[in-house]
Amino acid sequence: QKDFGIKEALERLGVKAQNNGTSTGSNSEGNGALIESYSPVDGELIGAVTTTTPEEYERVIETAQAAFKTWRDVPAPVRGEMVRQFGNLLRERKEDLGKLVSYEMGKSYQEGLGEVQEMIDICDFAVGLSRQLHGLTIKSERPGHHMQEQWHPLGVVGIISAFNFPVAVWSWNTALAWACGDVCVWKASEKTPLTSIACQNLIAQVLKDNNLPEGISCIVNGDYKVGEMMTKDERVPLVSATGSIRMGKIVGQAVAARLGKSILELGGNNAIIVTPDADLKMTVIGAVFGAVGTAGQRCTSTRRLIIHEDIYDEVKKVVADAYTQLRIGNPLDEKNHVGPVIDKDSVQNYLNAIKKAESEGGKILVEGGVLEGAGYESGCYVKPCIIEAENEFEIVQEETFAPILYLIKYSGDVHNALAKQNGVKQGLSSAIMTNNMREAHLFLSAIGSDCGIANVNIGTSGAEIGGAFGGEKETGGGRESGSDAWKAYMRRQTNTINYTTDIPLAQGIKFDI
Ligand code: UN1
Repeated sequence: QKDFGIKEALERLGVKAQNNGTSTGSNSEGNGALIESYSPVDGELIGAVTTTTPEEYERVIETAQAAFKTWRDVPAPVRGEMVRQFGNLLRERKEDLGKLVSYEMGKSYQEGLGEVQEMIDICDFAVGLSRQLHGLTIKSERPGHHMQEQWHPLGVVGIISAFNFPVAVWSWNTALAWACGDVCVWKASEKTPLTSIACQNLIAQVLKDNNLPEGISCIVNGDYKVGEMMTKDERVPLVSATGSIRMGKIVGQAVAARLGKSILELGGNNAIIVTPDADLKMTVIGAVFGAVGTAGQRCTSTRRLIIHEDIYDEVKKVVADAYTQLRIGNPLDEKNHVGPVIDKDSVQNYLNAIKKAESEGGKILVEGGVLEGAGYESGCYVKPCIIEAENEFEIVQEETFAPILYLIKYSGDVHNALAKQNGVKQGLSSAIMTNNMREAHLFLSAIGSDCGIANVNIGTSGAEIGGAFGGEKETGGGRESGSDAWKAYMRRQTNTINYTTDIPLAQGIKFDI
């Protein structure tokens, strides 16, 4: 079988057969039990990392805290320079890291490259941001007084990321946090630990080249117990967690119990509304990429198509036809569109969801199933499937992280479609396909989509880094990446400065002594 240059890529990224999963930069340790990482692409063992022990965790946090004392006082544009160098190193290593992402996680090589591109882009964004950490000036009610607000670094930022975007989500957090003067401790998904080793090796090189302190970037590895050390730790003022709603509820509550801050970016149940005025060619591309890209394992993946009854049969036909063109196979082979899902548990969840949908009355339009035979030895390759369903089905209300697309019919006007689209607990991404201006604007209005992301004439996935990324309701309410998401990584300070020799009180209060 072709190796697609994986061995060389791993070597250049410094990923070995066994790696220390705990590191504060160039210093790394590893006495904990091993997590082995098997590729869903071919089922082969790629390598192993040690899990972080409580003692190792202590050393990481202490080193991170010490680094913060220096880093917070480095001028922000100088911090930006470090991020700029990291972005440049990512440019040099884009193919290698993209390949590792594809091989360890299973997304297509093109999408692996796209993910590294998101890292490069957020670095560029953060470099600019490092000169724009602006506060306001505010008019004082008192004579001879100035008021202003400042944004100061927060401290140690804990990052918990998921397997599906194993490197980009880390960088959305770190690039901003570093520019903001914070230091980061990253717990990667235990399903993709090797990507964390590769990223840490890259940033360690930049820190070393710049003589910057150990601890600005740290990694810990392991299961939920390692995450728990961080969520319960009051030395970690902010925890940014991306993953399932179940995980987010645990993390959010643990951090809130100590009145820490959290950024939660959790599950989606994203729909595209297809109105009678939709451009069908665009609809098909948006919907099919949204549903089968990353094998349906993006939090922004399209799970539901809500189609007007007048065009239902036509849309159903063109989408089903497009599915016959999909090539499923090794994601490193660029002729394939769809790679494997992450592991066999995920295959089981996919099969269970299809069964449940059928038992609730769903009608299979494009059949699913697990692929077997040459090239599919890992047992993780599944067929993207389409099921005609009702929005109220229990299974349709859930996020199944797999390539299953539900077709749902609506009648009447777009308000009926909106009621269905908003009629789920999650609120991440949404889209409408229409050339009708009224429908489009209604969709974006206060009575329209209730999601954090609402698109017109593009699909639900593939958000750009320049916008704030996240959603409402059970999606957790956090925002990462662009716009003013950086503010969550800093503490706001309001300053009032008196430049007179009087000391008048606010609200006109008289207090003579
Ligand atoms: C995720 O699935 O957690 O918008 C992130 C997108 C990507 C990021 C997805 N830019 O689909």
